[in-house]
Amino acid sequence: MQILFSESLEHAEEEGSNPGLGIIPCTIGRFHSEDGKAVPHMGWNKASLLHETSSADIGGNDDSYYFVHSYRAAYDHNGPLSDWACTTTQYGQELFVSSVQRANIFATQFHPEKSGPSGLRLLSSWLRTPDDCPPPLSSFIPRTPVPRWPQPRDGLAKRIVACLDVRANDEGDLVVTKGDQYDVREKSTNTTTTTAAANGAVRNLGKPVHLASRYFAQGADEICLLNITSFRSSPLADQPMLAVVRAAAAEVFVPLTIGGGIKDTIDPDGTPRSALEVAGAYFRAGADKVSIGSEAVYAVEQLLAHGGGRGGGEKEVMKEVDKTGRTAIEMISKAYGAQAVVVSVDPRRVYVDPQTYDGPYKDEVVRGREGTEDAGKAWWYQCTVSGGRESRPLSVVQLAKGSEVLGAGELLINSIDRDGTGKGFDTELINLIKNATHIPVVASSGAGKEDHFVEVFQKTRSEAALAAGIFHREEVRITAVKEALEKNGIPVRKHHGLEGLSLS
Ligand code: 1PR
Repeated sequence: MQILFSESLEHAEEEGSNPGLGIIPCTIGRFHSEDGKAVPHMGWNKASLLHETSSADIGGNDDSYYFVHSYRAAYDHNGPLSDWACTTTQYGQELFVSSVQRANIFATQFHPEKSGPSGLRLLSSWLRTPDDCPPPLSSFIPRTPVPRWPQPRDGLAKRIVACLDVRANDEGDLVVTKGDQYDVREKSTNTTTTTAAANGAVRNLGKPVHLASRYFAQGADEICLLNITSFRSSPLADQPMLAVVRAAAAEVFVPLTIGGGIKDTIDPDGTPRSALEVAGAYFRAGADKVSIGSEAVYAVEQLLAHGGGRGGGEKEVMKEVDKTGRTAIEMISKAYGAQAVVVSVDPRRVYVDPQTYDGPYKDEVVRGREGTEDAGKAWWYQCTVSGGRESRPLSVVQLAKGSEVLGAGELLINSIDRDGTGKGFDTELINLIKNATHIPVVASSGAGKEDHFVEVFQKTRSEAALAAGIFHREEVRITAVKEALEKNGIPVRKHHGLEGLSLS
């Protein structure tokens, strides 16, 4: 949609404004974050029709569409855009144009191909509209500028993400696995074994594409596939995850995030492949976002070192000037946009004595709440790499802030302490990150029942919540999670099912 406009301010700082086709005489600008909203605008939001009749099947009352962008066409009902705007969408204090239509031109800011059944219906009506369809300029419903108070409510839904941890089992087949606290091997019942986990088989919970399709049909708002053993050698020329992504993208019409092994690699014939090439291969296979784990930790360590970092999470030590432009986050973000880069954080608690601790992370120390099992304890969160196998001298706050500076568009916050325990999300951890950054956050690890999702959205400002084990073991269904959220007044995307839709 944006290419139809006169110009865009995207990358304007480095390159000046970028001209578009000039068909719609307006400028594309960046969302403001002064009203406290996260930028990019990422997730499922409503589209309100400006004309009572539109030839496209768009803007039905319950319909939501998947948006992922930092730049937008601000709506002005007196300006030239009013001849074009078909629907508007509210995000925070801003009203922007979410689709344009004039004669046989139609374009959307959101992604119909990732908007589940609503998007597929829209695509179908769009492709079937005859070329000579008259412009729908009949009854115009004016949308007035947004009042500052009372604050308008945007229709951005909280996202429920199903996560598939994928790895090869001992027979070499890719399977979805899941453990607790990052240990994915079956516990051996053999009491003579001292290292039970090492002797157990990789837990097999199903085939990745089959499970991804199941969660799409159940109404998952997003699917995340993590290649959890990618810290081992994972050459691009021999990457079975690419086939998994291709097959999943052919059946799943909600966003797909792919993680694990997004880093510089070397093919068996010695050809070096940059992280940008690896990410590009996943995007072409059908991924919408790539998630970077270990490489993000190393990149932020470098950023701190360039700034003469003292540790301790001081904001001023991580500056734009210290960026090298060569890290995976920067290169992928520059080529594909910040919204395509997720940083996956794998923290572990480090317990300290709050009376005596005077280390570099003292400003980030969290104290356990009274009445919980954490009462009386205090800790900070340390970053790890290689699936939790190695701890690094970096805190989650440093990693989160540094990732934002480098150009990440979203943070996926796991917790090694809570992973697979069913004790609920670590809301203290999520709040720590939310208060330190301005980009969307996905809360992950520890979901054990529907109420844990309600709790994480009531106690934190996270935009999404992710779970794995409870969905794989079919202990909780995604529909039940959404019902519980709705009952508590938390906005969710309604899922209408796929009946009557031809997906071919
Ligand atoms: O470092 O860029 O190659 O990325 C590796 C990726 O693989 C990282 O995103 C890292 O989180 C993930 N990973 C590595 N090892 C494991 C493991 O489990 N042994 N999985 C692993 C991390 C965490 C979540 C899990 C949630 C929810 N798993 O993905 O799905 O904790 O689980 P729950 O709902 O059952 O509690 P790189």
